[in-house]
Amino acid sequence: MKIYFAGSIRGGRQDAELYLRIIDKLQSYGTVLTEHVGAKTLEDSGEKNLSEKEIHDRDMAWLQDCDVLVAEVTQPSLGVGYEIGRAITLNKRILCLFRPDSGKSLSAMIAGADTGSPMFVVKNYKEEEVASILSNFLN
Ligand code: 6IA
Repeated sequence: MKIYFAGSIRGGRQDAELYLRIIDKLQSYGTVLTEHVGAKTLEDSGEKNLSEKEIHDRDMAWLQDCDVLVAEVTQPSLGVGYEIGRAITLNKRILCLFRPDSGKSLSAMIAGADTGSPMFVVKNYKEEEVASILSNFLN
C-alpha cells in the first residue's frame, strides 16, 4: 500500500514530532511517500534544493500514485487543505485526524466533507488512539 501522509509545513511545525510518530506507525502498513513531512528539519531531507514548482509537481504525482491519504489536520495548513481537495477529485480514500484537545476548531470545509462514506473519514482523536484508528481505516 502506498500512503500519502499530509501535515503542516509552512502552516506551522508545532506538531512535527507527532507527524513523525504517526508516519512511523503508517510504515507498518506500507510505503509512506511523504516521509519528509515529519522531518525535524526539512533541509535535512533535501527539500530546500527543489523549486516551489518541483515540490508541487512531485507531491501531485505522489498523490495520484497513492492508495490512501492520511492527513493530520489539527494545525491549519493551506497545503494540506489543497491536498485533501485534490485527493477527493482523484477518488482517493482519505482519513483526516483532528485533535480537539488542541483548542482549535476544524474548518467546516473538512469537517463538513465527511458524509459518512468510508472514502472520506474525519476522526477526532487523542494520540493514544492513533494505532486503533489506523488499524480500522487501513485494514
Ligand atoms: O502549506 P503547507 O506548507 O503547510 O503545506 C504542507 C503540505 O504540502 C504537506 O502535506 C506536503 O505534502 C506539502 N508540502 C508543502 N511544502 C512542501 C515541501 N517543501 N516539501 C514537500 N512537500 C511540501 C517546502 C519547503 C521547505 C524547505 C520549507
